[in-house]
Amino acid sequence: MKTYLDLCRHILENGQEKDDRTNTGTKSVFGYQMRFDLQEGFPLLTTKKVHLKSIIHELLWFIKGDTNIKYLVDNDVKIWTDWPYQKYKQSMDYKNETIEEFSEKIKTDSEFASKYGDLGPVYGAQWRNFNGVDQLSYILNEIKTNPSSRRLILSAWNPAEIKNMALPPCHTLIQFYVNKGKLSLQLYQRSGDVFLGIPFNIASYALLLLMVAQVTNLEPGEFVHTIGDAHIYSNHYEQINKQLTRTPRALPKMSLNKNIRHLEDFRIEDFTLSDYNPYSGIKGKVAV
Ligand code: UFP
Repeated sequence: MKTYLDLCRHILENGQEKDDRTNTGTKSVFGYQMRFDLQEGFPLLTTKKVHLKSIIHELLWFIKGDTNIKYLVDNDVKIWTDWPYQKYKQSMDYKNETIEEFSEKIKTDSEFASKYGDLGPVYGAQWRNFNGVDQLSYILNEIKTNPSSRRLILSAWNPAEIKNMALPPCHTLIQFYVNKGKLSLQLYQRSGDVFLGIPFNIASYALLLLMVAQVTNLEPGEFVHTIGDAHIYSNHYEQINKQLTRTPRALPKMSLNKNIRHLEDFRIEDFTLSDYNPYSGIKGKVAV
């Protein structure tokens, strides 16, 4: 994953200091593109350990069109819990529960989950029902029946609905591209936290590409990752520099259960990562 380290180095060397919503301070560049050939292995960072389970569940949750954290919480995925918890804290029902107690209630009380677990029309809602359009079904059908199309676009950015979402989408738009039996995917990510977010984002969309390729009978080609505001938070410089001292190792392999023919049929047990030998994990604070 020299590609990722090149991005880190590029920002440290050329980035401009920039204020941001979280008041943490960043070094930032505008407009950056990385390319990952999926034939060369699965693009999961080796210069620090990255856990895949949450990402796989999140992707399955998007595909289901689900926007309630209950499915994630039931599977011990915590990445989206903070927003509904903050909202709950401001409600009349809040009784000083911790976030762990809040999660427990989401797990055990389905009425509570439907009242307090929803994130508004985030990714899943837009992928499956953007003002009535099931974008994912449309794209799968187009890839199969009209593969040379240049209109294989899926947008999560729905301006009319942004105000109702817990978070405006970071992954705003993806486009598929089919040529010579290979499927490629490009993501336009409007904002990328290079230390914490980007390693997950690369893995997530690489995985989506593998899944879509399998169910459309194509070989996986390239994942092209285009980032708008690519930034390193000022409290992550040390962690990034540590990674820059590490020499990337061979990429792992991701294999999917070959029997799955429909995107909606994938389950967590259908994904097997092998030959992953990363350096140790590195901790860093999330800017909120
Ligand atoms: N961020 C990512 N990847 C994600 C995600 C968030 O890098 O998948 F959901 C980061 C980018 C930015 C912050 O640092 O989270 C979102 O803040 P903003 O909306 O102000 O761009």
